[in-house]
Amino acid sequence: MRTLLLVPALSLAACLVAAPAFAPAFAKEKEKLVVHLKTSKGEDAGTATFKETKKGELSIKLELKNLPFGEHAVHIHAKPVCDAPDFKGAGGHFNPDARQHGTLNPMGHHNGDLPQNISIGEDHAGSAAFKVDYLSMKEGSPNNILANGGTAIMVHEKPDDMKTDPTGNAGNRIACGVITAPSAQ
Ligand SMILES: [Cu+2]
Ligand SMILES: [Zn+2]
Repeated sequence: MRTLLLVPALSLAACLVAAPAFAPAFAKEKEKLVVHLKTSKGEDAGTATFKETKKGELSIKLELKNLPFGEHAVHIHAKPVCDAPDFKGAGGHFNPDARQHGTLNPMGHHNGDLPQNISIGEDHAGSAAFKVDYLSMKEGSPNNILANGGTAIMVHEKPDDMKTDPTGNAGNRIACGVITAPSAQ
């Protein structure tokens, strides 16, 4: 299931609870993973919060800032590397199923492709939320974004056309956050 939802303003709260969430008292809660993104200039670009839902989907909530006005592609890239300014070290899109790029591509899509672009406002901030059934944080699953040292979440200068292999014609990489297991941080 791929749905787009509006995000409540809880990113600050999510940051504050990230560490205690792994304490024994919270052990039965589904754990949130908060990833901090930076722009190619090293500015704070906000957060991406990952959480597994009871239905076994991965919820991804973006609260981004310090980005240019307009529509921007967001992907999960294959390597846990954010090497500013071009972020090339993150490699291509996370693609354990060896597909082509884009939800509108008949040969697609990569596991790292998200269902929608994010819209950044004139205040240089924007939010988006997705739930996808083709990514997880489950140990042993091929679509686990934490496996093999992790992955990276990437924002691009342009929107994704959802069909051009392998990049979605989304242009330069402008913000990045490393996605790693809490024990590896
Ligand atoms: Cu990308
Ligand atoms: Zn892709």
